[in-house]
Amino acid sequence: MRHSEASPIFISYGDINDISNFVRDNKVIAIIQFSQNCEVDRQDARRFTVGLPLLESPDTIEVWYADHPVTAVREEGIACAFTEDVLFGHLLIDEERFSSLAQATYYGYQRLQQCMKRWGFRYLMRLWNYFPRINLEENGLERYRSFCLGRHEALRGIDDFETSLPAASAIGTQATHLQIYFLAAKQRGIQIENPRQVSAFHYPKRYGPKSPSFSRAFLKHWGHHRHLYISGTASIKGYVSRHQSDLLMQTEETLDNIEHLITHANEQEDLGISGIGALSFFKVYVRSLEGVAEIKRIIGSRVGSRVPVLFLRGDICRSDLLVEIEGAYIECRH
Ligand code: 3EB
Repeated sequence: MRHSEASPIFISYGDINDISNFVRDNKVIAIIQFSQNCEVDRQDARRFTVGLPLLESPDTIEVWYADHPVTAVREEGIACAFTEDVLFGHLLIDEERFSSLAQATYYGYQRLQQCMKRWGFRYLMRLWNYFPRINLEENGLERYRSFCLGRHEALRGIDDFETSLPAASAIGTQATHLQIYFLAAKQRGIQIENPRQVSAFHYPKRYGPKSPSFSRAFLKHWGHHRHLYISGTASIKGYVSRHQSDLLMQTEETLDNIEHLITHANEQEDLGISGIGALSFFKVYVRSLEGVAEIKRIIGSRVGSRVPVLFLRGDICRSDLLVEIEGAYIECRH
């Protein structure tokens, strides 16, 4: 039972020029920069750079706060920052040390589960996966599918696999390493699926030998506060990609999916989220710079101007998809 009034974690956006203020604050649990290549900070386990460049406001940083002072440690290549309630982890993996992306991914997921166990956090809530050449074929398998193979192998041992899967994003970079960061909790949360989309873990075999191990969204109650972490969402209805090579229609379809998911989560869990305009942030991953102004307009008109939106250059895991959008509803009082 939590007695604290504040949310155990919440997100905000700042400017790189103010970074020293965030670094000094012992309630800051993660400081994320965005650039062409990924990077870790060897001195400060809360700091890292995601290997995806921002398309506008390039000085933006993402700052996650906790409600209590944070303990931050780096051990054997994994950085962990945590409080009593929540753990924020980050790792970079050099694929050269492994025979395949599947092996590297398997190692990374084993490593992060060890770290969770070590600090007493049993439940994954949300994962971000970023790696280069996502649509390239290697040893007869597309790299995204190889990633899914390794992840599945590492996660299939968790209790109630397929009913306690975390939310996730998996995006292609032009960076050097496999980069994974994640949020974990001590108490269980609730997996949410989207009736408009076949659950990714039930995708047919033609999308890869092992289906992707993630939920459409993950809901966590923290006392009175509710957090809904929404996975990367694309223009997929059922399990098929829609609107090939039509960026604008893909954007609309993706927002339809997210709206449908929120409506469903509201009904299933009595959340009362008023709509996509109530979310705490959006990240929009685009394969090409072409058409970004139009996507911005669509998102602006459907989401409103209250929600921070980050635009990042990244590849989507199916080569026919041009855009992917993630977000979260993070209730907090501070
Ligand atoms: C999809 O719905 C689009 O493999 O972790 C979105 C979010 C996607 C997460 C993942 C993949 C992943 O299938 C792709």
